[in-house]
Amino acid sequence: MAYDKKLVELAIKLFSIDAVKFGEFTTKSGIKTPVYFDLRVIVSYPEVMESISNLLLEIAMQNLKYDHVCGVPYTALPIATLLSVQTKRSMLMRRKETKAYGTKKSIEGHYKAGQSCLIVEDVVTSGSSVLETVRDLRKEGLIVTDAVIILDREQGGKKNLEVNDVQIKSLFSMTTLIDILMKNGKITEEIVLKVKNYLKETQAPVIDKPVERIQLPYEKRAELATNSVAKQLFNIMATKKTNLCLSVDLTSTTKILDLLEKVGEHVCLVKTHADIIEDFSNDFITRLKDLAQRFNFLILEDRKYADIGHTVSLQYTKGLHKVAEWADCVTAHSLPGEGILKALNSANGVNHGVFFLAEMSCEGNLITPEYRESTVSMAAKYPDLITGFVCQNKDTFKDPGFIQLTPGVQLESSKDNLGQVYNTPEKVILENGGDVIVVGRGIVAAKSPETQAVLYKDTLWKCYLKRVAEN
Ligand code: S5P
Repeated sequence: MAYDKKLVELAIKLFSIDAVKFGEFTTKSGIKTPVYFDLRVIVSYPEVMESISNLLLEIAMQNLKYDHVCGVPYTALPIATLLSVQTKRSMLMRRKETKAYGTKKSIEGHYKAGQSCLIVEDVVTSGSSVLETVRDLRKEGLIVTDAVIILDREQGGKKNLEVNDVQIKSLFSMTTLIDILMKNGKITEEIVLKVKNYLKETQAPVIDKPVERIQLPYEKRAELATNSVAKQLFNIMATKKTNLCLSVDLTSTTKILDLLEKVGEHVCLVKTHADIIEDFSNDFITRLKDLAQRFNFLILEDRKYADIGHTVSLQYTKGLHKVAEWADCVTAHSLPGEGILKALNSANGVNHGVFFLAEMSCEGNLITPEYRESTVSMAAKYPDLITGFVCQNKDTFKDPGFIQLTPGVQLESSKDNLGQVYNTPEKVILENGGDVIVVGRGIVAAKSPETQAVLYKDTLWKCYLKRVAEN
């Protein structure tokens, strides 16, 4: 095989500066190896750095599109810097140790969720270091699909990364590197054989793709939840075998309480709109809480807060409704920014939660993919407060400890005459990733709400069981 002249020159140079060595070595993990790479030395050879970055650009980075580059700490950082300057793409830096003070950010640099980032690494063995960086970038909402590498040791890293949706392009594989060195009289055939045998025998362990949240059963997710209401709700769902949330959009307290007497045992969550109730009173709240305790369901006040933090904290704790005193959780928009979460976080102390609106079910709403992603990034900073997201799409968030609350559900897909769009239980649970499913008029406006609640509960639970079994 004919190799690019510049690659041959680089291989020989790496050999001559001891960036690649042959002999008997023991790796960090205690494994014996006949070949050892130490690319840290390249910082002492500017011409090698230049040639590596030029070759990565010419050979590995052709046809790749990316907004940022990020080197895997630490050896690849200077190479990533050169590539950033040459391509005029901004660089991101991942901290290996997150700061104990200040912003606690693991990624430094300016970026927006939804932008793409190319990974730069020196040597890939198992792929685990690249994956650590990929995971931190993905946590911030960045899209990572490609990594460029100086050397692939061919010990399973490429496969491990592919399984985790990262494609790699490398300047050298171990095979091409030793072939070049042998052909140029730097190493003997015997060494080549030794390295090839070693490669056959020493493959890195397989790194499985992390399990997706929708594959996990609710009881497992309860263990992963960081918000106490989310934990409770997952456990209630698992125990009562229902993921039905009833939206009691009625305007009279008697009607609400009568309905809950009938259907309370079939639901895990009751969603209220306190501001549509005409005879709201403290007595109503006492009776609602009694029902919640008797039937073991939680209460979500769907207030959809959307004001500045100060106003929201008053709306939440004061006024006629004093929501903070009785609701286990509330809904809030991310539109005003983080102040809203700060307000809700400090307004009540313990055992409360927020479902953050990342998407809406109604036609023509103005939420964009960027808004959705920024909402999820904002929420990630408040793991103790966020119960989950009100959303329609399984890709909205990944963290299995959060709950996807999905409204806009009826047994047949349809629309109402004010923009509401209904999907079926199958679609919202199996395709769209809904965890707790909100049904309002599908039950409330039925001739027999009780019969209908049982039907919804059974249908939704079957879909959930199918989802967990399928995966
Ligand atoms: O995007 C949304 C968010 C919510 S919380 N779309 C929604 O419909 N909701 C609420 O879910 C809405 O305010 C209503 O209380 C319930 C849906 O009721 P239904 O009668 O259309 O099932």
